Order: sequence, then structure tokens, then C-alpha cells
Amino acid sequence: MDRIFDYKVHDTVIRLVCGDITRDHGVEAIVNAANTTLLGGGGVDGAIHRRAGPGLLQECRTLNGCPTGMAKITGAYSLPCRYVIHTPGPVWRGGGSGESGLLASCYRSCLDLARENGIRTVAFSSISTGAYGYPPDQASKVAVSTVAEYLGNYPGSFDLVMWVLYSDGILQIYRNTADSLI
Ligand code: AR6
Repeated sequence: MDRIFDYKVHDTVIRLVCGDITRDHGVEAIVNAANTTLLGGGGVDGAIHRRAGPGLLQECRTLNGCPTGMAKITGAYSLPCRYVIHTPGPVWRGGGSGESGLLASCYRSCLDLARENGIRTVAFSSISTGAYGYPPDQASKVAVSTVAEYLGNYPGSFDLVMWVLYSDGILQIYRNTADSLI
């Protein structure tokens, strides 16, 4: 059984777990750390496309990509959820190239899309902290503070917002951040 760490912001549970986001986490939408082509790649993007099956790539081909910091939504095909929200995070270039603003924009854009589609339960991956090299400690601060602020601006919109973190190390980093910010 996964260890689950729950926090509460207004009426929304913020949950941190260690695991694979392509497994069933009881959410309507999962968030893919994509690239601007939206045509798949490695990391969590590769895992999501593999588990979803070829229909996901077919639908992604119709979207004409997505700018960094924005998001687009598709069906989930063979994944155990209803939607995938794809967001290209910023590539880390040392922190002075607008990375934190772009990463915050990813989280807000995903939550905007979720609300527009009546989605009340969302699982994020740790956007930008793999191939894109964003230091996880700094990324977790942007991620948690942006989501908490968003939930304050739109109270009652979400039942559950979670992060599915791929290792105990990164789970611990998000836990430390949530303990200090929530
Ligand atoms: N479930 C949850 N988290 C995962 C999984 C998984 N199955 N697999 C990896 N992670 P990354 P990025 C974690 O590299 O940094 C792709 O090629 C991983 O350990 O997937 O935003 C895209 O196409 C890390 O903590 O995404 C882009 O080209 C986090 O997910 C580029 O990589 C994000 O790592 C995007 O890079």
C-alpha cells in the first residue's frame, strides 16, 4: 500500500504519494509533463503514451503542439482515468530565464482546463524536474504554492489535487515543501 500524505486547502485535499502516475489513483485527469510538440517523448510522457495506446498520439497530432507554460486536454484511452492534460514545462537554464513564472503558468493552465471540463480530481507529475532539469526543491515550491493559491482563488472547485512522485527522494522534497507552505 502506498504511503499517502494529505493536506487540506479550503475544501480540497492536496495529496502526495510515491508511485507511477499511469496506475489508478482514483482521479479523473492526470497531467503529463510533455514537450511543445505534444507528440510524446521519454520520462513520464513516454510512460503515459505507452499505457494509453496509439489513440492518444493520434489525438495529440490534431492539437498542433502547445507553448511552454500552457496546457491542452485529450482523452485517456487505455489509461485508468478520463482525461490527460498535457503541459510543456520550462527547460531549466539556471533560473534567470523566467522558469518559475512558466512553471507556475503550467500549473494554473492545467487547473483552468480542468475546471472548464468539470474535472474535480487531478493528479500531477512533477513537471520539469526530470529531463528538463528544474531542481526539484525549487520546482516543488513553485508547484505547491501555485496550486494552493489557485485553490484559494477558486474555492470549492476541486475535491482532490495530488502529485504522484516517482521516488521516495522526490516525495520527501514535496513533503518538506508542503509542510512549510500549507
Ligand atoms: N509516473 C510519475 N512520475 C514519473 C514517471 C511515472 N511513470 N516517469 C517519470 N516520472 P520528465 P520533464 C517523473 O523527464 O522534466 C519527456 O521526454 C520523473 O522522475 O518525465 O518535464 C517529454 O517529452 C520526474 O520527477 O519530464 C519532454 O521532452 C518527473 O516525472 C521532457 O521529457 C518529470 O520528468 C519533459 O521533461
